[in-house]
Amino acid sequence: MLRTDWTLAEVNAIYHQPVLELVTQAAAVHREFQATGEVQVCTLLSVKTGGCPEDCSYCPQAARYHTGVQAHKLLPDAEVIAAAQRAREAGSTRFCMGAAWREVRDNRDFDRVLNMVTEVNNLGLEVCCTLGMVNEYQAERLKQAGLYAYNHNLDTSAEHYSEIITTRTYDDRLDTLENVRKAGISVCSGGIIGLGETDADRIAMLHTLATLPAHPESVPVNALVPVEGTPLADQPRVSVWEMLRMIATARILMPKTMVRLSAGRQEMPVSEQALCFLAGANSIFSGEKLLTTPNPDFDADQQMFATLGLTARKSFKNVPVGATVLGAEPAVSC
Ligand code: SAM
Ligand code: DTB
Ligand code: SF4
Repeated sequence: MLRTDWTLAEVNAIYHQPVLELVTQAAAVHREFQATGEVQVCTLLSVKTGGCPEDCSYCPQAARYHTGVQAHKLLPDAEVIAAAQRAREAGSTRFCMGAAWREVRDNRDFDRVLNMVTEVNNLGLEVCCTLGMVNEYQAERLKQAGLYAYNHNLDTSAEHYSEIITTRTYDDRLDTLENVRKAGISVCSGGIIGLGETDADRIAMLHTLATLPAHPESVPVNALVPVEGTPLADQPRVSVWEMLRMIATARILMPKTMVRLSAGRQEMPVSEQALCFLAGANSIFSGEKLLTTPNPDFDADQQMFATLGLTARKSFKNVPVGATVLGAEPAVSC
């Protein structure tokens, strides 16, 4: 049974178990609710990079920090569609377009993003966008264009949020998630660890995600990629044990959700990533760049899949039976 009434005390108790006990429990939940051994391969593309007015202190794309990221305007549609085609040929089943925007504006750039969404959907990929805040009307337009999922991370706990970002509030973030949900778009929301937060903050963020009216279908767990020029450039790297606690707790709280081992893999040996898959992670981003920072290259991931006996998950497996999606594989309950 899926629960959205977890108490903070329950989440705290799950999270603070001895780490091997926690991973064992999460692995059992993973085996019950997911096709273990299947990992979804996704591709990210930054369609509009840098120059962002926000002050997210982790982010290399905020205009106010000097990070050396090469800013560019919205990419031409054809370039984005060609990148999606290459991603599909390389085995990705989800394509996520990111824009360094505070929020979506009703302008020609948004019209162009809507066209990109339609074209990528026509390729049979799960199309995802992360464009900042959206209102109900914009979410509805994205849905009509064929958007499958929208990524909007809570990033950290409500309590720690103002230490990291001051140019918008936690409630703004939650409002966008509500607008996305109302439009019938699949919700992708997670966070970053390594921002100087405490265990209590990590637990509170997981509690917030797991007690939304419905669990997000997708929860990315990012380890901070410290970038020179950002206020968090000198943060120590997170350890595998911290990633495991986050992934395993997310898996136990939200059994049917895709838990994505997201930023931070570049620094993780295969043995550490293997533990994350055991603890319930079932997706990675593929390709040598995330949005602006390095990621393991395609060959390294192919090798990892071969070593661990992992297979790439098909697209649209989370679509309820009966729903029709262009290019979808038949829905399989898992
Ligand atoms: N501007 C939009 C927004 O903030 O929602 C979309 C793009 S933003 C870059 C997407 C997500 O990337 C952020 O919410 C954050 O969780 C993640 N991210 C950004 N910089 C990161 C970093 N240095 N390390 C790890 N994750 C990062
Ligand atoms: C998410 O949670 N992680 C991805 C995706 N959603 C958009 C982005 C990670 C970005 C890491 C920093 C960068 O490459 O700029
Ligand atoms: Fe802008 Fe998004 Fe980066 Fe924040 S995380 S600075 S909103 S691109």
